Parts: sequence; structure tokens; C-alpha cells
Amino acid sequence: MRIFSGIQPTGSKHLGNYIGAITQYVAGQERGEALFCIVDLHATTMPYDPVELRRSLYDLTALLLAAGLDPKRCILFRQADVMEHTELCWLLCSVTELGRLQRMHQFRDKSTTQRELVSAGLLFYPVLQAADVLAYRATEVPVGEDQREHLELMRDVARRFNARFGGGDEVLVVPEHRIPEVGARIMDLQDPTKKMSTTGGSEQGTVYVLDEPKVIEKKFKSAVTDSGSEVRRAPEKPGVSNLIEILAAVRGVAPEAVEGELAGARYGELKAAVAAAVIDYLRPVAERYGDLRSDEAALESILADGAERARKIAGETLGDVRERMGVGARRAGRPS
Ligand code: AQP
Repeated sequence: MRIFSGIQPTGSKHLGNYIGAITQYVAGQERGEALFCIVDLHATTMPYDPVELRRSLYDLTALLLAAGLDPKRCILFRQADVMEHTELCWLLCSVTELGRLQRMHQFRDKSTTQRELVSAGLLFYPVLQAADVLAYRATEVPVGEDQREHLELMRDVARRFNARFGGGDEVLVVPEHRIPEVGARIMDLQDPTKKMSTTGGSEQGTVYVLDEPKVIEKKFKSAVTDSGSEVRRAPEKPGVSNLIEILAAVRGVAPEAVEGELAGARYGELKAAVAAAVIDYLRPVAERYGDLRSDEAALESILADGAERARKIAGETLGDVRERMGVGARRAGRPS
């Protein structure tokens, strides 16, 4: 099994990114050959500052290592270091439907909030994401629920490529998503009808992995709950449901176990229990992060080594794709 996932070096990572994606990455290392890519090219699709981009890239590299990614057990690399991603993105454009890109939720949401230029990069974001995964012929992609639509597109792009150019072969592997059972969609604490988000959320409703324990406690204390008083999940109780999901995810238990344990408790007790559990859960990560972040040369060396290993795999796929599409020089030894 080959696992691949990408994560943007933007902003500080929040509890949604951590539970929905990063913990799955760490677990993925044990289950197969795992590649994790910090997608700096994707980060250029929204307004950004080049100096800040480099800084956040190191922040995220240190955070992923602090969370438990081990460069001996996975390939951790920076997207722009492996040029095969951008070439494959262009080649896949020929089998990607424009109308589908225009209908993508993320494109519609992000383009409507843009005051200045809505870049073509934002529209082509999912094609580059498809190239990221398909370049490695990954079989599994761990992501949060919000990425389901992009994953479906990538699967269709792979199928369409194989149908058009494969001649009966599965040149590109159609990957499966792996969305966690608990914590796939962590919601904003101030507006639990919206996902916790880097760009679209509220500061007070977003818990960052590197928030101080006091800040975390305050954010949970002021979390919006719902009418009624029962600690149980229900569609009309999005605030309480979210807190139960978070507590279950960080404890590694089923939400039903949390509901059973806190039956009869008040909302205040639920908030205090979640805050305490999240603080304990994130404390060791913040400590390790502090040790790792200061040595940028070491971080750079891990990324460079990862890119070299990634390039070998992606280069093979690109060779096959170019050959099948009839672009570039013919590979030596192939019949005309
Ligand atoms: N609220 C969430 N709950 C569970 N998983 C989530 N993810 C994001 N939000 C939640 C998952 O985190 C992974 C990394 O995402 P990213 O850093 O590449 O950026 P993103 O998908 O754009 O998510 P953000 O950080 O919330 O940014 P916004 O909302 O501004 O786009 C992905 O696997 C994602 O599913």
C-alpha cells in the first residue's frame, strides 16, 4: 500500500488539521509506504507573502516531525522541489473538465471572498492536487471530510486518463480516500455549523496546535453550545456534538463512550473535560516543536532528502505518462 497526502504551509495548523489529517499521517507510516508533501505551490493560489511562506514552511515541517512523522519511516518533502508535480498537472489538464473545476465548492467559496485577483491557480488547485497524488500511484489518501470532492475529481481524472491513453492498462492508479471515522470534520467553536478553518473561521473558535494551555482553556470555555442540557449528539445540537467528537477523537474512543461517561453532566463539565483532554493531547507536540523549529538546516536537510526519494518515484510515472501521451522524446528502447 502506498499512502500520500499533502498539507499547505499556510497559517498555524489547527485542531481540525491535526485530528482530521496529521494524526492519520502518523498512523499511516505504520501501515504502508507513506509520502507526505508540504504543498507550497498550492499556497500561492491565494494572496501570500513570499518571506512568510518560507517561514511557515519550516514551521509546518517542525510541527509534522513533532507530531510523530519520522523521516526514516516516511518520505517528507516540499512540493516545489519535485518538478514532476507541475508537469503532470499540465498534462492532466487535457483530461480535466473545466466546468467541474468551476463548480468545486472550495473554488466557489474562496473566489467569492477574494477582493482582488481570483487567480487561475485557484481554479486549477484540484488538478495540481490530483497530480500530487497520481504522480506516486498512491493507493490511499488520508484527508478530512472537506477534501472529499477534490478526491472524487482526482479519481475521475485518473480513470479518464487511463481510458484515453492507457490502452487497457492502469497507467495511473485510482486512489481511495481515507477519511477518519471520528474527527473528520471538526467545527468552529464559535459557529459549529462551519468547519474549523484557517481562512474562513473565527479566531476565538479556532484552536491552534501551538496555542498556550490557558488560551485553549478559554476558547473551550467560551464555545457556543445549544439549547437543552443533555450531553448527547444530535443534528439540532451542533455545538455539543462537536465537543463530544473532539473529546472522543483525542481520547481515541467512540463518541458513544463519551456520551455514556458524561450522561447527566452539565455543558460546563463537558467543556472543562474537552479543554483538559486537548491540553494534555497537544502539550508534548508543542514541547517537541520548540526543540525542532530552531534548527532550520536540519529541517532543510530532511526535506531535501525526502525530495530526492520522491523524485525517483514521480519520475517513473512521468516517463510513462509522457510516453502514453506522445509528448517529448520517445524513451530509448521503445518501438516506433
Ligand atoms: N475542520 C477540519 N476538520 C477535519 N479535518 C480538516 N482539515 C481541514 N480542516 C479540517 C484537513 O486538514 C488537511 C490539511 O488541510 P490544508 O492545510 O491543506 O488546508 P485546507 O484543506 O485548506 O484546510 P484549512 O487549514 O482549514 O484551510 P481553509 O479552510 O482555509 O481552506 C486536509 O486533509 C483537510 O481535509
